[in-house]
Amino acid sequence: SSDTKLAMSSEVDKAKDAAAAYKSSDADGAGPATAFDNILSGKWPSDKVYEDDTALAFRDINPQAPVHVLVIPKIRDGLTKLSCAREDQEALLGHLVYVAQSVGKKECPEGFRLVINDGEHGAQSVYHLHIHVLGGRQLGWPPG
Ligand code: TR5
Repeated sequence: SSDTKLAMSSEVDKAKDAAAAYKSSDADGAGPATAFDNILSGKWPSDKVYEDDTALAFRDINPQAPVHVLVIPKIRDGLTKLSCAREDQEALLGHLVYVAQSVGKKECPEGFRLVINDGEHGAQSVYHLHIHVLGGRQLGWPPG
């Protein structure tokens, strides 16, 4: 529908703006501060579903499915996006995927999807690595 197209273009617009801000931020790969810093510091509230020493999972503020949870590393450490991952972060990445499946299994017993948007073409809008856990309804394929 045209509503869907409008919603889609605004997500893409957000991603383009975020990519531009990311590219113009310091070239050390640190990236600009994000909304997730405020969630992690407790400055902004979030609907937390899981937390441990290195990972936090909370509900997406603009859910795209009945279950839409984001799993993030508590310390960004250069992980602005998945494609910035270093070899020494393999265990952390594995842990984040493990946490994501455990949230998915609990909240979506009939199945779920994990998504990681990377960069401008991936429609990433927040430059702090996050895994989307989506489910609670029949999802379509392919994505847009
Ligand atoms: O597009 P990508 O993959 O980067 O996903 C970013 C996600 O973060 C989107 O699905 C947003 O809806 C979500 N988001 C953005 C904010 C936010 C959030 N989820 C929960 N709480 C949030 N706060 C407080 N602020 C945001 N800017």
